[in-house]
Amino acid sequence: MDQDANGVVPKLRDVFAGYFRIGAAVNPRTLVSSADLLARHFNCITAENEMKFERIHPHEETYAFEDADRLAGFAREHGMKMRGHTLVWHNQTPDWLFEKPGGGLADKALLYARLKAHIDTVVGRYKSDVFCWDVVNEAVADEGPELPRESKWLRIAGEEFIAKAFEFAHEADPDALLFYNDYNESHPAKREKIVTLVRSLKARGVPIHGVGLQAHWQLRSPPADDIRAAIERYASLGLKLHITELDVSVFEWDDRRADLKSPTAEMMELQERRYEQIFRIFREYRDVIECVTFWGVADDYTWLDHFPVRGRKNWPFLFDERHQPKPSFWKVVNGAGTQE
Ligand code: HAH
Repeated sequence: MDQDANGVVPKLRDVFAGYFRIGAAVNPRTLVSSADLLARHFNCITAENEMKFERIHPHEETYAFEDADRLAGFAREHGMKMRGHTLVWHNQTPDWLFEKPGGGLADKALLYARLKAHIDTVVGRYKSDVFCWDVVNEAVADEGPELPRESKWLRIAGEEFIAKAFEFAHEADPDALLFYNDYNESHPAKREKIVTLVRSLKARGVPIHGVGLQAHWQLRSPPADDIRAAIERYASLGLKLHITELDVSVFEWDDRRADLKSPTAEMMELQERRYEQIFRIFREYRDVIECVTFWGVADDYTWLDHFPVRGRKNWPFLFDERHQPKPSFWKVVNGAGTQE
């Protein structure tokens, strides 16, 4: 189907009402430029950058809430839920957090005192807007046998900083659902490290309620079987799953080609089939997947326009640069209409 009997494009949030929430990452620009798409199709938002440490707490004595407040206000106005992203990360975190007065690395006690103040303030402020937090983002190493990623957090506090962050978040808002969030989550070796980490947190009684699968995927990788296996493994921990940052890059990770002004027909065809496959899997696991969030709204803006190849455009979403539904959109919508 191309439109319903009244010539209307179905709303993603209605199509998936019996399955999971449909979310989008937003920023102050896309909140305006994509306001119509957001209000129509989505029932959850995440701040792409505006709640990250460096943005919301740039100096020890300074919090900057204006942008995050605006996003939270939009969610409230449109009756949407909001995911909080993110409290502890090795990127987009200001240097002052890790430094002691007079210079040099802060000690563990100072780092924890600052983290506690940050979490109390930020989580406390958005208590009535944010229903879940990505408490720790990307703390697991991609390659090699080492579990934790090298970072200032690890250097100063050891692996314990992960549990501490969850404890502080739980104290600040006992009702918030708390997530561990990571990318390359479907890669078997990294998946097992994430499972080991999360299982040990649970076993120690750390308040963790879910695993966030970022799902920054490509046309061919990761393979569907790896996605399925990852969902099964994380679900077996007895936690909720959120797909937190979904996009389907038209370039494989190591493809550096940068000459395209528009996607090729082959790319769009592969993307259509890929989205069909991905959402078939999500629907199959609707009992454990509570929320599917795209890391953007439409192809006119995506973080992938700059990453990992500078200045190269990408077209990873269900809506095109003119905010029209792509063939991928119809595959996702029509797939949900079939009997299962
Ligand atoms: C994500 N990292 C982050 O969680 C999100 O906050 C950011 O806006 C975009 C992507 C994904 C990632 C990375 O940080 C490093 C290498 C690959 C992917």
